[in-house]
Amino acid sequence: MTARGRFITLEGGEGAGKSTLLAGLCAHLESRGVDLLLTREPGGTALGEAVRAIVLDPARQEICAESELLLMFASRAQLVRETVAPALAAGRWVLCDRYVDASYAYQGGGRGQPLSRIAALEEWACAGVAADLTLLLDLPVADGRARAAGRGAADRIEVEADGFFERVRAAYRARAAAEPRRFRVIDAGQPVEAVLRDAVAATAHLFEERA
Ligand code: Z5A
Repeated sequence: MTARGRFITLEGGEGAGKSTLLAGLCAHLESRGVDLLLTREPGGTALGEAVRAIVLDPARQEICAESELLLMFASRAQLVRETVAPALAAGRWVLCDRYVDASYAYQGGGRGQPLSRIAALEEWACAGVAADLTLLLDLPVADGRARAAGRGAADRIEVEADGFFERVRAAYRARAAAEPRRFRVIDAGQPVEAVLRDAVAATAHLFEERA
């Protein structure tokens, strides 16, 4: 029987450096012989990418907090069934740029949606597919926003005020504190090479458990 693969998720606030870390982390895992699937949320499937285009569209001002939450989970339910669960079952490792913790942080912390409701959606939509390791890139909000400022037009969520992103950060940190075995909090204010070094170190136990 093929051993189940490993599921690693990357989380963090705006401009924390997830995209920057992804390339180096992928290269490291593949250099160790991992058959890796890289994906993202919202998105990762044809349906999910369509949802992403809607939910991040700054012109879509009509989207209410409840719809936003459900759209994130619609994308997630599809990704789990179409991509993540089959890959893990085939022994592949999955590296996902955001997963369910983002809904607790953004829709729960940021938008104030009840955590119990998010937990009920998680149980239904994720069908027991949970991350083995979650890397949280932690950075003061002002620093992340300064990094992101140089990019193109902000999406529908990026236009929120600093207070929103402070609540997002607090919610992420609270989840990491509550689940220290799954989370590794990485100081995202370090140079890129140090962030990658910490991320690589955080994945080491996944290889030991596999051996
Ligand atoms: N969202 C949600 O609300 N609920 C959910 O359930 C899910 C998502 C799943 C899309 O996410 C949005 O969806 C996101 C949350 C919401 N909205 N917001 N805001 P995304 O992950 O696709 O997009 P993002 O959060 O906006 O990511 P980002 O801003 O692109 O950040 P990043 O990928 O972490 O950063 P980066 O592009 O790697 O780096 C940003 C800049 O900093 C860049 O110029 C780098 O060169 C620089 N950088 C990176 N690392 C460093 C270090 N270490 N030092 C100095 N400079 C650095």
